Amino acid sequence: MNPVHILARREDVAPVALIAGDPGRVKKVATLLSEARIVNENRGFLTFTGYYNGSRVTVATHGIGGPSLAIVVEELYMLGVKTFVRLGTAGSLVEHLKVGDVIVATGASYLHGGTIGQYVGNSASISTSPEPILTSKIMKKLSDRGVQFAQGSVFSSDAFYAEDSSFVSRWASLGNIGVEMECATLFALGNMRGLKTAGILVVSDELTGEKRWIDRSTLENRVDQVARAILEVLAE
Ligand code: GMP
Repeated sequence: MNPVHILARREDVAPVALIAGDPGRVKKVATLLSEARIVNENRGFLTFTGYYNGSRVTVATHGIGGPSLAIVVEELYMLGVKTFVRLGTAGSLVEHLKVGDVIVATGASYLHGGTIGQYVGNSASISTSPEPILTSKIMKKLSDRGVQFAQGSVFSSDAFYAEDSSFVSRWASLGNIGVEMECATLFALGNMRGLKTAGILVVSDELTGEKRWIDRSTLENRVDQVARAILEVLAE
């Protein structure tokens, strides 16, 4: 089947991709590539392909939420992408994680149903773990670059505006350190389709205590540091 949202050709994309929800972030990350060119703008899924350390890499927008990410990952996979690293943001569900901290997702919880339910049936579960070797290579690269990170499971939510204090205590008590919206779908698709996946998240907001959001320049600096570590691994 041919993609109907990402209007690119197979030769336009690399086998490896850094993906992010926000097209603005994708545009910034693409400035780290040489010879970057836009290969899709349709539907706002801004996608670039260029070179990092001499290797071809694609940087793509996956939008917000599981349904949007699933479309983009399926279509990039149709075009030949086999490795996907999400560079995203997450809310902190635990006191010790503050805005600007980095989470390496070691798994993602989700509610039965939704996008994954439509793939596997609502009574079934599928493993929503990232690919461990890719994930550990990124952890090593972050450490080499002096970027500290926490490891743990995140909850992939479908309802940004339904995250009150009972939501926070429920999902934190079940072992999740952050909340975002796409890792579970990414990791499930990775396991279903035989793709390598990883999820690296900058904490953009704190849902415990006094609600705080990150300021733009702190976020941009962190994204830049994390993006370089991911691109180095993708370019290996
Ligand atoms: O603003 C929503 C987008 O940012 C989604 O793509 C999420 O992955 C991510 N995100 C960052 N912080 C939060 C949060 O506190 N809650 C949820 N649901 N998503 C978040």
